[in-house]
Amino acid sequence: MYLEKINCPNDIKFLSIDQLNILAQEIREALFNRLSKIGGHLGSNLGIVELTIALHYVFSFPNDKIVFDVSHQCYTHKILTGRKDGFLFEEHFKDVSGYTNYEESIYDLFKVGHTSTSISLASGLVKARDILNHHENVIAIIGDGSLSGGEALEGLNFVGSEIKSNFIIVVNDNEQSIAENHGGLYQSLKNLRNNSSQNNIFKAFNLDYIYLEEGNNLEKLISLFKKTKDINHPIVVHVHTQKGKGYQLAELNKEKWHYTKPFNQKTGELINDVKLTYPSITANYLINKVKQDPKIVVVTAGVPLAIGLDQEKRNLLGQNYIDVGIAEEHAIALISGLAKNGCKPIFGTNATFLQRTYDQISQDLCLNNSPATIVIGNTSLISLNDVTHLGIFSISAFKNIPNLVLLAPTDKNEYLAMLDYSLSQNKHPTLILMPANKIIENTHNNMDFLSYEITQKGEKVCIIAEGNFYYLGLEATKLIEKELHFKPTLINPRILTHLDEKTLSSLKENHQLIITIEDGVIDGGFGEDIANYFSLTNMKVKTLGLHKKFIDRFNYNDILFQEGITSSQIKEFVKKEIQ
Ligand SMILES: Cc1ncc(C[n+]2csc(CCOP(=O)(O)OP(=O)(O)O)c2C)c(N)n1
Repeated sequence: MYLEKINCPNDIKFLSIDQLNILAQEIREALFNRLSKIGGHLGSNLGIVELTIALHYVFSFPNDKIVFDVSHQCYTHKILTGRKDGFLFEEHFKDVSGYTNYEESIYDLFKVGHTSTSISLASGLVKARDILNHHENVIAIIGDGSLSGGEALEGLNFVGSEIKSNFIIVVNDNEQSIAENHGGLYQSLKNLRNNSSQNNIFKAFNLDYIYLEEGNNLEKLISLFKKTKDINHPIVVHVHTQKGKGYQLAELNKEKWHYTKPFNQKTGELINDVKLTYPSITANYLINKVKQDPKIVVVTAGVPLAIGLDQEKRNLLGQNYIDVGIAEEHAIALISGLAKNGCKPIFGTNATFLQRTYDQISQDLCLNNSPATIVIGNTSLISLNDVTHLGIFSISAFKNIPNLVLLAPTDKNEYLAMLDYSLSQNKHPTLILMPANKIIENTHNNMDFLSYEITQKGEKVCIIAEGNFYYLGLEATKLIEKELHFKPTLINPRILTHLDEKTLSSLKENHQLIITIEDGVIDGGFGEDIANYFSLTNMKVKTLGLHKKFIDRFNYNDILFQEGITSSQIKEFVKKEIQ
């Protein structure tokens, strides 16, 4: 076994092509070993094994510098740079994250998890190198899908005129984003693959260009990179690879195997397949809705599964479905235009990917008060826990944009009613936080989302707990009743952008303490608004939520405890405060 002896990239430089090919197979087995047990980006990593080996064979990292776009495809790079144990031994799986991480290795320069950033990040490395008179090679490696993001195109545009020195942009073209690609760019890439393009998009950016059809052929990759090493100007190295290479199921169904949960390698079956999820509920809801109202248009930006739209469901939506490619900023302006011209658009993505659209939400959507709907998943502390994919900043990021109505449902019924509400009104843009809890169906006093719902009337203490954390409030309320022998009030606020002053004011009568609980960072969150509201009164307000920090691969219960949001901590706090 060659892999056993690889502790740093230098260790592969003495292997023959035949030996490197065996190493590639060993790396694929290591990928299966980890991913079948804990999941990860399978297809993307299987496709790039040879390309990564060739880069490490030819270049000298960390002196030369490499930036992986998204960096979800960096597993072979990790294996070759001293982190193979994270793929070989279960007890070491947690030592490595699923993305590049400068805290993990000197071979990783950035923490990255969002698309389309590599060319810009690496441009900075190039400019610094030139200003400081260093001489290393700088490489950005970006997939075809990620090229559709505005930042990538801005980067190419910059490089085409502002960089006149060594910069190697490797376009890893496996003809697939997560789902199929969208955009005119992909016809151009196809033409280039077919060697028939008069209009080379990269040359249009004033960049040098070279193409390799056999992107999984180690010998050809090595000779290609030997040619480009130390080049004295920017060049795009376009390489055609096979996504899912070496696993037939993944080669045939690229979308399903882009990312996988733990699975059985022989059969391809997922070990814990959950069929009914909030994204799938969303997809079914939208399919029905579009049948009833042809004005509804469903928009995604390269992550259709965020709202449960697999290929079959996308087809059912017909012309009422638009995928813009990985172009979230464009999606927001597009839904504003759709709404202005008579449609009822709804854009769905993951919370973390909405962050880059702050300006479009503010200017293109809210300033124009276009009645479009945005629904975001994975907004919660319960959701994705890699530092690059946190959704816990959503409330404070978007809550303060004028005209926006931000709704936080606590269960399935409320969620669907909020979608109904938003799609039926034409007064304001709405952002809905998709629930992340188990699927629960509660009954509600009313569905007037512009006011708070008092779910339990009590005295002395009022807990206002939003969204997924409503249930923490409920638990705490029960414990207080049981152990402190009085009944607190419990409120599900539902709307986080506006205060229900009537309800808040009524609390002054027989309450002395308000506790807000939010599933997000406290700074700039909805709890602060409530504290402000009571600031000139005798009411005490305690805001509970998360501290403003980048947290990485955490345990949910540990964070709740650290932040004092467990029911027993809340009960103890109440005991102390109301004595
Ligand atoms: C801003 C942003 N939007 C969406 C995503 C989700 N996402 C991760 S990888 C990916 C597809 C990338 O496709 P490509 O660049 O072709 O890489 P491949 O996996 O095919 O190698 C998407 C949409 C993201 N990480 N960041």
